[in-house]
Amino acid sequence: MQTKLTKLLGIRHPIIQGGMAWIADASLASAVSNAGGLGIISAMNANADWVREEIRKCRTLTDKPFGVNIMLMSPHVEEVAQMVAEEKVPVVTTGAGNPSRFVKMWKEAGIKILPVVASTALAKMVERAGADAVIAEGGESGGHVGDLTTMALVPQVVDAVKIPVVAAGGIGDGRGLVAAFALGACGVQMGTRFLVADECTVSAEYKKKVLAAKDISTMVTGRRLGHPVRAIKNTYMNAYAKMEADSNIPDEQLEQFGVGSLRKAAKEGNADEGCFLAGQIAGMVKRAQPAREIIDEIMAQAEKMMEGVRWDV
Ligand code: TUI
Repeated sequence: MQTKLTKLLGIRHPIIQGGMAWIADASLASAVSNAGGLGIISAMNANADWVREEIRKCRTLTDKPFGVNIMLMSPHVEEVAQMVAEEKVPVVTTGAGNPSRFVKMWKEAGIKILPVVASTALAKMVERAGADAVIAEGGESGGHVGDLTTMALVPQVVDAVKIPVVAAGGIGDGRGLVAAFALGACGVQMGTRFLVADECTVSAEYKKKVLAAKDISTMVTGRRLGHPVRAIKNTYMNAYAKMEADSNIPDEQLEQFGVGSLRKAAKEGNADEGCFLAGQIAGMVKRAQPAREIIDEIMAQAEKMMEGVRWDV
């Protein structure tokens, strides 16, 4: 199935793996790329040396294109942005901000740039700055979320820009991929479905929580500090929500409560103190599988649904 996205990136299937902080490493990224999607290494809050190491590891595990996700609120964003240009990684995706100031440097390094956006305004801004495509992510996604749903956001971004649009948020199977095409996107980005990939090195407790999740198992907290995040409901999330609603608790204390919670979930598998970021499709994730099986299953379902259908995506 060739689309503008597969042609732009030189990949077999129009599926990008989300850049999940503390989770998306060389193991998962290389597995997704070897399966014909675009694997992504998350730079999260790590320094340039750590990310460079993962990039080099990934290169030993796959000869296919892969990418690095740069979280723009990272304290190390400047050095990581510079390093990916030096390493000439094939693709960069960005999140949680406006990457326009780095676009010229990345383009000069031959990098394909796909910023994640949650509004048409940012989509237009990054197009003007020179982005190759945008990933329009609705609030059904896990992690840092915008206000709009995927259903409302994607077609409006498609109308607002000329560059290709990838849909993200709430997509977990072949039906979601076909729905994304119907909205005018040329591919999808998925994170949550890949959490249970065999090659995903996240804690066993994290996988267990995703597999046990149902449709209403996630919630959003963090709006008070301006960084809303979606995660699986647990002791930590309920406690955060309570503190957030309590005006006697200062912002600093709330911020302090969040420190380390992603690592506790992803690395330590701390069921009660960890923040288990996941999207609303967690309830659709039924079993652990190799990344290749996940991608093949999604493509087979989508291709069956699209038999006889010809969309210019
Ligand atoms: O970035 C994500 N998902 C993430 S980042 C992350 S790490 C984190 N941890 C705690 C607090 C905050 C972040 C975990 N998950 N997705 C892409 C995304 N970007 N969603 C929404 C946005 C976004 C929101 C506002 C992009 C830009 C923006 O404002 C742009 C501006 O003008 O600055």
